[in-house]
Amino acid sequence: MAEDVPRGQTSGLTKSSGTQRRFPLPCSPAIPTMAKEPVRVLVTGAAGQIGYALVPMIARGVMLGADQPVILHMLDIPPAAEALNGVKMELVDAAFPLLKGVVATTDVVEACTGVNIAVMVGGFPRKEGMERKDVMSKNVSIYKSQASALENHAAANCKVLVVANPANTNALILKEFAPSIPEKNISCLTRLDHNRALGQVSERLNVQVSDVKNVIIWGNHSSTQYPDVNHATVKTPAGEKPVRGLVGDDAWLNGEFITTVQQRGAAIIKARKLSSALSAASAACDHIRDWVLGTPEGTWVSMGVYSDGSYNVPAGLIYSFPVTCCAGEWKIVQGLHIDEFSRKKLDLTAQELSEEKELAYSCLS
Ligand code: NAX
Repeated sequence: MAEDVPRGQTSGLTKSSGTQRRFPLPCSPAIPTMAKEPVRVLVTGAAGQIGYALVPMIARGVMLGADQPVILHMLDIPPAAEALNGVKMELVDAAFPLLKGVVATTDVVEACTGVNIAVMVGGFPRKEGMERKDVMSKNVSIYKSQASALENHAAANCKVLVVANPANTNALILKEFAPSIPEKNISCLTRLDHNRALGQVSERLNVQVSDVKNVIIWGNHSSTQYPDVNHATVKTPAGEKPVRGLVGDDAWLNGEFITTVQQRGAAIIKARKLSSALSAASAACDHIRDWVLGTPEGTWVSMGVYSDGSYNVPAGLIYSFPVTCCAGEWKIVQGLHIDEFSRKKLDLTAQELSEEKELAYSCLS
């Protein structure tokens, strides 16, 4: 079913004849567009609900910019092949000007070939009655084989974002089995949690979410994650002010705020009877956009990245840290003060990740 569909550019120009113009002259853009080479973006699990929300965002330029053409590679498993083909048909029908091709396939090698960016959404969900180890074992084997395909067939310097749960540990397995992909190129999604924290602060203070910045998600994308506002600020007419001072309610910030962010995924499932999809897709776009195009001056974001031991987080885990990005590279923000309350939370989520890592390794043997 795989097929590369190059899409012609439409000029839309209408030449006038004689002195009279039958149509007004087309407006020419201030900056010439469509000059860039297309970027190949892989989405695995593309027939699923996050995939369905994500691929049109990528095709519209939400992830890489309104002047960046893309070729979408979509992978799913054979039982989802027909649905995947339906997604491809809709992409064609949407006539996205930036979309220069679609590869829809159930062949992992074909999906990974030449990709510059890989968003790994496909995975094995936990089903009722399944043991944690059984789910881990399924995902370890998926991420092991997809790691090899990326290592052998993706473009040099491919950037990888793992969304599928357990996101941090899946990313770690991918890193282990793609040793030639630099560890700085492998990350997992905690930006949804970061955005949820921004949203909660904005609602509480009744300010625009775009005026809130520098919250942090530490650790695992799970209910042990630590959403931290100790360094977060809000833009006010009198300058940037600390969130903690503006909220003026430590009990809320150290209690309900944290649990609301930690359990937001469950609250969405309860309300929608389905897990988060549009917010997850949007967060994946935010993650890649900031990684590739850079974070704004004075702003950091949260990304699950390979720990180098910063903040006494054990090296060798994929752990969510505050990072700034420039020229396609992330850097962990250094020197933030960690108080005793935070220290315990950072350690607790690190402990969970160490246990997950152990479980994942036990599935390999
Ligand atoms: P869906 O079940 O709707 O879609 C998953 C898709 O992956 C399906 O189409 C399935 O056929 C496909 N798939 C399964 N095995 C595959 C394989 N080996 N290769 C390629 N595709 C495969 O789940 P959806 O709601 O889209 O969620 C996807 C993943 O994101 C889940 O693991 C979910 O837990 C995780 N999430 C992670 C979040 C994060 O912030 N890191 C938040 C949202 C989401 O819960």
